[in-house]
Amino acid sequence: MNIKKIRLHIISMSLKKPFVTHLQRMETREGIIIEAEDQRGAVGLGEVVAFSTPWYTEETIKTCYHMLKDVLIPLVERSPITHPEELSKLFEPVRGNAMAKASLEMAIWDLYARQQEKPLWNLLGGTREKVPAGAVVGADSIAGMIAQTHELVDEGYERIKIKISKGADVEVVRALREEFPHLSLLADANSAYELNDAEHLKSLDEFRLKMIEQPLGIDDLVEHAILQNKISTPICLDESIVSPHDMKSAIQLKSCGVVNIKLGRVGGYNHALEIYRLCKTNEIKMWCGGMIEFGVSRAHNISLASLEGFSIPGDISSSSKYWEEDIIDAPIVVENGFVKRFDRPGIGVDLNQKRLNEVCNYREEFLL
Ligand code: OSB
Ligand code: MG
Repeated sequence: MNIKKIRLHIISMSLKKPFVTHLQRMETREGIIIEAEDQRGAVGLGEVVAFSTPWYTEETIKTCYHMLKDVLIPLVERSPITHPEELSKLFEPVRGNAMAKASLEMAIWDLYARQQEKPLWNLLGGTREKVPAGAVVGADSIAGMIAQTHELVDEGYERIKIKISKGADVEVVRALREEFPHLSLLADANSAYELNDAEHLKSLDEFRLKMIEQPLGIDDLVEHAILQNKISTPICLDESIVSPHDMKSAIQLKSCGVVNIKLGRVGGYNHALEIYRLCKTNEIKMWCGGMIEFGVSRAHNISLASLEGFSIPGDISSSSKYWEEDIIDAPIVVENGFVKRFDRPGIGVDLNQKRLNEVCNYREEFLL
């Protein structure tokens, strides 16, 4: 593939408003943007979706930077590849660090697609011209969550996910359901509950949630299966699925009816596609999750979600949901609940270098 240079840009941008879950209140989003450049000057883009602190998974911006600089980029330098699928094997000796691996893998898939002069969705086997979008409402007062939902529904979103946790669940869901009787609603608990709370979680069944996301432990599959037998709302796993093997186990155990696939969490496209195939074969529904990311990762998500199995709207929202100005040249725009795929080569967007410079705190270039 002739990768000659890899550039890492550590960026940081204020969110329009703080994003709150029971685990974290985020006002500023840090990230790492990756450029992989070939000998002809074509550039593929990737993004580290880890956060500044390890509240969602164990990775952070700093652990990813270390992994990229000291482990993964040297691996790519030592063993040139001819196709991005070879990265699975190349990264196999490195344990964990899914988001670091995914970020470099994203950039190299994008570069490969640009070298072939084809949109990435096309190489992945995507067929949807537009991808169903959805938005997330963070934890807030009930009035605040209702107001935010109104704004999002007015913008055309037809699926809204709300964050819930112990002490901020039944009342919140009831109020939203009363205000929006026909809206497709789901609740994400980010692992706020224990199996002991099964009876309490059962009381959410009457509100016709499309699903409840990750109610129990981040690494649990067994208790989710037990819980699923006790509640009728379908369980969607997020944090618990970090590999194709986890997905196989979840299928065997019947831990979930739905899975949220995030490129970062599962270690990139190669794993995401394997999970996708497992879900299709075993009739697990899927959708593409979000990480409050910048436009580079969102464009990757849109490429992935163009595969027809992604039938449920994902956490794919407009650049304007979180950012005053995104770092890409053509912001992500949701219209009537859909985002159109990009028909340019690769992920179909380029960096807005001026904006990137404004938000970049540090950059480093590696010559391969
Ligand atoms: O659990 O899906 C999650 C954001 C950060 C970390 C984890 C999650 C989320 C979201 C927001 O729910 C998704 C988004 O709008 O990008
Ligand atoms: Mg989640």
